[in-house]
Amino acid sequence: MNEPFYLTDDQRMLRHLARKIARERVAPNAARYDEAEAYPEDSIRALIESGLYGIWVPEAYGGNAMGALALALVCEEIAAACAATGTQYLDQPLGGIPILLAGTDEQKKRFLPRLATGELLCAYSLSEPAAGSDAAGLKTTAVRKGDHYVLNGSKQWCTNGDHADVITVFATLDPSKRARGVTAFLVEKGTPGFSVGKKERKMGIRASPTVALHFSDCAVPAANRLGAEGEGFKLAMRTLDITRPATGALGLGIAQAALEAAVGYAKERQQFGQPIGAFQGIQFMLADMAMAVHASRLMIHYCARQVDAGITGNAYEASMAKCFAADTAMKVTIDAVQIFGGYGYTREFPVERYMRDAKIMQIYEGTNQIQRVVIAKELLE
Ligand code: COS
Repeated sequence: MNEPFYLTDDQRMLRHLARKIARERVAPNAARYDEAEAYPEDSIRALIESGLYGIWVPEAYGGNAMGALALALVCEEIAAACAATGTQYLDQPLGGIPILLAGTDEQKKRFLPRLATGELLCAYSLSEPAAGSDAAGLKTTAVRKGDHYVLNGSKQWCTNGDHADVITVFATLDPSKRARGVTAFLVEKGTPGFSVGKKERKMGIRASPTVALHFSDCAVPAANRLGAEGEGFKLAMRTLDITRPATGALGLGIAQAALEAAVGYAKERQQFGQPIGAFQGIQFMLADMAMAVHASRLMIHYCARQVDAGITGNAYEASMAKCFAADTAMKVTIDAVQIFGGYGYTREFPVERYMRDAKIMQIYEGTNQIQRVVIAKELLE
């Protein structure tokens, strides 16, 4: 792929660095961690050592403040090597951007510099067993008692919840108020009454841990409340408006990797006395895959550049970018497996993993049905 012409020199250099680390230090571990369903320790360490954890953090708090397009570029490169590692990587800004958006200066100073260096790991916990797409229907309660809030309830599908040092947890002061009762808290590892529950056994991104969280009379200091009471739902949504293009970029990375694998195989694989890439049936598949990948990249970059330009209220473009790139990842990986034929269905080739990993892209950070609800709402309002 030609490098997008509009990248700045810094973005270009960052992209090259991310690609190098992803190819040399993440990709070689991907199949092993997937097979073992093990935390991608070495891959995460490689990303932290290369300074990639600090790119979304402002300079005042120890980061490089490179912005949303930079984040998308890095996510694409990591996911092309290992989507589970990419998911872990994106969890740091997903959990940390609420601090950027709503944290007090004290909270920013306490957490952001160590999130930028990777000394602290982070997570974001919105979903619950009975509140997935209907996030405003969450039931984990928070009751103010003196200088603490007491949390009770359970969360589900929390990426990195078992490794995070601090988790942005959304709870409600009054479930009957739905979105207007939701309040965000920074829950630190080791807080009495907080425990990590069941770890899911998943179809894809198997090296990225997905766990339940339990809160039983868990007293969280009022100083760890993020933003005002009742402002948590908007904070959750504003965060997703920034991270959804990066989630799209994870799908894009998988799709790009699948496309490259399919092109390589189409040139090598001989049938009927010629490479299968000489058949128009295969050529048309590859061309459609390439167009969808290119369109995904443009949509993601457009939305990320909106964020970098300080444009808020970009839910429409964020949902489009995430949805289109995720659907593309699914379609392109299915087609890549098809081009590989019987070989593609085996674990000898990475396209099998790409296809399993692609599926979650249509589900997490808001299902693609929810993205379409957001898009349609904007159209019809
Ligand atoms: N930015 C800022 N505010 C937003 C917003 C956004 N992107 N989206 C909604 N809001 C505000 C609304 O303006 C409304 O504010 P008021 O109470 O002042 O009117 C409030 O939040 C509630 O919004 P809404 O009525 O649209 O909420 P719904 O319950 O209808 O839910 C959806 C909206 C479905 C879009 C939301 O629940 C959602 O995104 N669900 C998916 C959750 C998700 O992504 N889960 C994955 C977790 S991350 S792995």
